[in-house]
Amino acid sequence: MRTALFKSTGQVPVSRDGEPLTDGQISSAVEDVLAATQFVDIHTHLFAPAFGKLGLWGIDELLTYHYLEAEFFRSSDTRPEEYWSLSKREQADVIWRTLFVENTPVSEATRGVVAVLKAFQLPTDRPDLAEARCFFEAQSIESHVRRVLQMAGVSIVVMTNDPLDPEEAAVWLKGVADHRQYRAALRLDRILCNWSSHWQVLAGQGYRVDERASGKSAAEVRRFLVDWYERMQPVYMAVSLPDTFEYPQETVANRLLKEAVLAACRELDLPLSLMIGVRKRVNPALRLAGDAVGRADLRALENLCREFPANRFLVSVLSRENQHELCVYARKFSNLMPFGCWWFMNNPSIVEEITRERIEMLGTSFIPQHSDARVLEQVIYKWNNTRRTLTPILSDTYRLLSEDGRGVTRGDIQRDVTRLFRSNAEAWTNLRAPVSGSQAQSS
Ligand code: HDL
Ligand code: ZN
Repeated sequence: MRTALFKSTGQVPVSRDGEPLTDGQISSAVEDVLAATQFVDIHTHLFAPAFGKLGLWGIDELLTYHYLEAEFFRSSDTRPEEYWSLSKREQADVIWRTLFVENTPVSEATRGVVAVLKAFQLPTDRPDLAEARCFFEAQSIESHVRRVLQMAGVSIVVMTNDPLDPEEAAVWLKGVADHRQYRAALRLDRILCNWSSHWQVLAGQGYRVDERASGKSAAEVRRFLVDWYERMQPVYMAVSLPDTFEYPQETVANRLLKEAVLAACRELDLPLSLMIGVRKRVNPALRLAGDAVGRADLRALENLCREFPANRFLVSVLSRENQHELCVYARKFSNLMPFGCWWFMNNPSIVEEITRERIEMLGTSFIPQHSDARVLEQVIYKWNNTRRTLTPILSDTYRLLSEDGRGVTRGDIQRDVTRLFRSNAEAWTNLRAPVSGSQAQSS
């Protein structure tokens, strides 16, 4: 099958909107529309160029992606502590040799690096990284970002921004120019999942909070969030929650969730993104690669959607077993928007199952995918894999509809793909609002 790579034509082929397509025409029409439509990437760990070193890109960062580090430790005698003592280049070299030379790069994450090299017409089977390094070192980040997002068919990237990360906070406090292709998301993990280690940072900044989040603490956290909203102009707030998350439950975190976060989201008309099911550092020796997954009790989500009908919840779950329940809950609560095939779910075999059941139960009222990219060039393979996986799924869907008696036009397909990969996200966040920062960088 021809990979539905994003084409740089910039325009959707001439549409024969009114004519129902024959079965034979459906698949190529789906492929064309997916290839020509620019997507919104609703969750990434990328940073706009103005954030400097916080933004990861290039071959050494691609190879030291924590997905590949986890796979490396399975195929090498190198112990984690030995690996962590290597330089970034040495780490990339040993991962390349182990996973791409001594073994065949057949996993999703290794194949992704091959796809990125191919997209830049770089050799994919060299014994070392010399040529790839030479290419990436010759790139200037501003034009490279434009080119990469264009190759990935992505118009907007939503970052993950942590106001309690000292390095990132310093960039925001200095003032950072807006970039028309990057928007912020206000990340709350340190507040909601690690209050005991971070309340003093807020106190040190003049917010009247205490360890038990008593008294005015919740109101002061809400003020902190509104202050950072003014700085970041985030399109949503977000938190990653463990598989053990329960609501209601008398905890500091739940009190802050209810009285500070959800209240601020209503005040600022922002959705709250809940990413549920992670089990942090089950193997601490692997650091970021050491997290795992657990099945959550989604009655917590049910209770939140019911108790806070004026809040919008943008939700991704990490356990395959929770995906079907999430679909059913989305049928019960229109303030719940399922999004993406997150992390261990972002593999074609599972993406296919999740996406088919979402279409069957939700039509086009969900957000099929996000990249979760940590390294800029990953959006190229993650989004072209999405196009490749979605083509047969959407084609089958339309063929079934046609068989059951309703013809499908290219216009229908364009409308549906636009809703799935752009307007559902835009309608739920203030992505449509122009950034109101100092100056939107021309880029
Ligand atoms: O919490 C999150 O946003 C997760 O996506 C983690 O960052 C995780 O490490 C990851 O990169 N998953 O793809
Ligand atoms: Zn993420």
